[in-house]
Amino acid sequence: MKTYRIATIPGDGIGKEVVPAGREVLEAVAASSSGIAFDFEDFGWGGDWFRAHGEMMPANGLEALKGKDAILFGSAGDPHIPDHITLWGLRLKICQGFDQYANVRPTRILRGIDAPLKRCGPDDLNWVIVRENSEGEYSGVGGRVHQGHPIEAATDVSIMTRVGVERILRYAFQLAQSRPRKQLTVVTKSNAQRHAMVMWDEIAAEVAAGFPDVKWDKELVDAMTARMVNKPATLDTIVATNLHADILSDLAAALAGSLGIAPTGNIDPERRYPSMFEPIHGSAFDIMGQGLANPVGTFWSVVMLLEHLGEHAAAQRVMAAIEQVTADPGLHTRDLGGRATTAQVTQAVCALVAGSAKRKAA
Ligand code: NAD
Ligand code: K
Ligand code: MN
Repeated sequence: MKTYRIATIPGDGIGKEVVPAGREVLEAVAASSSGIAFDFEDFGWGGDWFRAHGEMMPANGLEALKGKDAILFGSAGDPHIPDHITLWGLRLKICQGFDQYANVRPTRILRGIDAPLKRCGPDDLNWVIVRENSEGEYSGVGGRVHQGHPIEAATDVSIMTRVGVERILRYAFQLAQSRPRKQLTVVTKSNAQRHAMVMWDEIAAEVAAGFPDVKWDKELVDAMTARMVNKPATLDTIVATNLHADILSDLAAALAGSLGIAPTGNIDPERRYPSMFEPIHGSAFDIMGQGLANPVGTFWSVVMLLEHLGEHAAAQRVMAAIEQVTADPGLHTRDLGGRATTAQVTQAVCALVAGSAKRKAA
């Protein structure tokens, strides 16, 4: 019996609804597998913690997470606290503190989901976006002077390092190599950003030399948005900077049907620290506390978490359960045009996870 130590950090808004739902699915996995157990620890960090303690998480919070095998995260973002405080005080503190430099975002159209593109079926859109997650535009370096005066000025400096760029490109080439199509698109803006982005292109060519079996091409980020809409089937694995991939992956999520479905992993490929899995959506202030949140993005994140732990059979079982549920319009939440609640979708997925284990055993 393997017992995995899992930290759950619901955070704010609908994070408090979808993370407990994700934990229920993991509990269903454990209850129906002979070899897997989970030891959960829940951390009440986020906006409420900020109101009580003046910070989003304790100063020694990373210490408490260090020994975990993985983290399941919800969202950081509170209607009454500025977004840059909630983001930098919690999610980015963990991503950067644990050097989770690869943010991985699979996108495909799940069974039963009505995606917005015409003539685009599940076979035409099957991507993984790899986002640089440790530096670049979100390095946090910059400043603001003469605030409120006519001569006010502000900078957000984008720092790209050779080590940082090379390691994310290497990760992306490796991932592309592991997928059936062995295809990678490197996204930059090297016509306008003539320093760091030109370096990306150069390093991409260097790294590519080590992966002769991977077909790769380059695309400028603006052209990339059009290609994602007009020629989705020409793409497979995609790698881009922190900011560019942040934007492209929300577009990808929308093209696959809903922001509420999309998962992500903040991965430390070297496994020095725990990796963190979360739905890509935020706190969704407009629907929080109403049981309307689609938990599928969190469940797919649970699938990624299980894969990261090496529990591939369990991951497959959860993914099959998710697609059986999305195939049923009666189990669609409001973002998908349905009327099901978070709890109903959760119950259905958990029942299928438990049922598939029973069928397998019988
Ligand atoms: P959002 O993702 O919270 O919501 C955007 C829209 O999508 C809303 O209409 C929302 O109702 C809908 N939506 C999102 N997830 C859904 C789900 N699971 N089911 C159904 N509908 C869903 O983005 P936003 O409104 O830009 O941000 C709200 C807050 O969340 C902000 O404070 C922002 O900083 C934060 N945020 C945090 C993260 C994170 O923690 N990783 C990511 C994005 C935004
Ligand atoms: K999130
Ligand atoms: Mn984002």
